[in-house]
Amino acid sequence: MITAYVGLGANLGDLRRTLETALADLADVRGVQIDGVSSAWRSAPVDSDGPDYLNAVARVRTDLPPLTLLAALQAIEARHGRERPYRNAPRTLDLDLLLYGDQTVDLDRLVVPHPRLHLRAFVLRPLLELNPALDAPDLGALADFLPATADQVLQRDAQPLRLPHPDA
Ligand code: A4P
Ligand code: MG
Repeated sequence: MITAYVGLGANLGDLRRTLETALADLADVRGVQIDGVSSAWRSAPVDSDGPDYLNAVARVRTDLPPLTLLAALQAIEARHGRERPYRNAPRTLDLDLLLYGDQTVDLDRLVVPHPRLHLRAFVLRPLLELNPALDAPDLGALADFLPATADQVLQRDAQPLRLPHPDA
């Protein structure tokens, strides 16, 4: 089993409900177990426009290969009505494969570690909440990148994300 990290983001619709149902969908994927969920963090769009985002990170244990896991994430995005009118467009749900064990992937369809993860407080803060000592291949200790993102204003939601029962 591999430990992987999945980034969740939404800035259209009922953000909390979207993240919670996406987590339930992720837990339902065969070969994926959720092993931890960060707080929900609110922030203004980075390199993008539209309403504020709600972001979180889930740590999963999985025996799926990286491209199979990506396909599962994209199927969940599609189920949530994700449309892609242009790059970085506002979205109902974005699921990114941030880290996949200590492996690197460099394909058109999949780059791991996610190429911008170390530049974005909305990814770093929830990742480091789950593991303050987290290392990423090619990058090293992720905590070292936090100071450079200090100008990105982030608000931690006090209410933890709940995983709704699949039949709820
Ligand atoms: N792809 C390659 N590597 C990966 C990966 N590690 N995980 C490919 C997921 N997908 C990966 O992604 C475009 C293509 O990237 C996919 O076809 C996939 O095969 P997408 O999700 O369709 O498009 P996107 O989300 O617009 O692009 P991308 O590159 O994921 O954008 P970013 O860099 O994730 O930025 N501000 C705040 N506050 N919060 C946010 O969540 N998100 C973005 C999106 C911008 N600003 C934001 C937020
Ligand atoms: Mg994406």
